[in-house]
Amino acid sequence: MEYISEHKGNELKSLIESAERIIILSHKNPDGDAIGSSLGLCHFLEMKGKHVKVIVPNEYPEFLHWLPGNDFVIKYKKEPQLAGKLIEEAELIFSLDFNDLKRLGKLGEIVEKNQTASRILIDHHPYPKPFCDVEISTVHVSSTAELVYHLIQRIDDKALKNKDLCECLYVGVMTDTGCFSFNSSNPATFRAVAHLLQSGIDKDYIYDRIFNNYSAGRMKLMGYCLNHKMHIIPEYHTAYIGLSQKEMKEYDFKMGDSEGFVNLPLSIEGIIFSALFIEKAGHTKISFRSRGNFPVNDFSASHFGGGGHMNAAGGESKESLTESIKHFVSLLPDYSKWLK
Ligand SMILES: [Mn+2]
Repeated sequence: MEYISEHKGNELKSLIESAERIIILSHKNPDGDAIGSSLGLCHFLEMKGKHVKVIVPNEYPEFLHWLPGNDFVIKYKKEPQLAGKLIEEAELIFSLDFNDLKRLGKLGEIVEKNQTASRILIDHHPYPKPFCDVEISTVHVSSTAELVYHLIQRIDDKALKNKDLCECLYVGVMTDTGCFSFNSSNPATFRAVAHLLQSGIDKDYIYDRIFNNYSAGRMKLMGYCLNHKMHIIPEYHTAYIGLSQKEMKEYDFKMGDSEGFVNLPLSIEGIIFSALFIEKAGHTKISFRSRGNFPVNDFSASHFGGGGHMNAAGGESKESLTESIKHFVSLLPDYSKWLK
């Protein structure tokens, strides 16, 4: 499958060539794909002599801080004035790994005010909102980082010799496929990864930096979750975990520590739907995962104001932790057709 036609490649190439100041945006609570794809594209555009800045709404977990170029990423929450000024002056704005300006929070309102910059979307979430002039959007790809790879390959494949660039893109593909355990059955993904490895990056080192980078507190919290907080509802093949602020404090919780917890129940035989509830100040943050055909993005959009992919989505509830979980459990009978 061809993700980026020659025609589209040329269109993007000339948009890049005619712009000097370029901004790359990604979504709130950025993950490995958001940061990896953004920094990968950033390295590419810098090689083209462009003035480029990556801007994200807020901070992200420490296991991504070693990525080449990380120190120059601007967090809107920390530096709102600088971010605002850069967006105002931008001639070209890339939106990576999200499908709706709402996913940027307040930062989205600032982007909306710049009506002169051309906007390019590169994303793999379903149903993108029409806020960009040019769209590279398909759900049939492992990750946004892989789409960036295909774009660079289309425009100037010699750039794929650059190790920093390839390292960032590799992190995006690796994290968004759970180390090639899902969303990665297309041989094109492995051809892309093979090409990235050719630059000389060390994939074992990268794995180590991302996954063997946890604190003891995080491991203990994981043990506590599995032992005391995981609830299984066998009749709906569902499991959930809820964590209060008090519990997280007890384990010296740091941002990113609950990363991956929502996937844990899915390795139990027969469990096809998993949810993780995290208590926040004034609301509850929720993650959903599924195996097979149960669309958690639709489930979340219908009940918890969220969205995402078919097997991985986020959501939010204004209710307390306990009430959110009650609400969630009460919805399951309506989905009994799916959850069997
Ligand atoms: Mn992604």
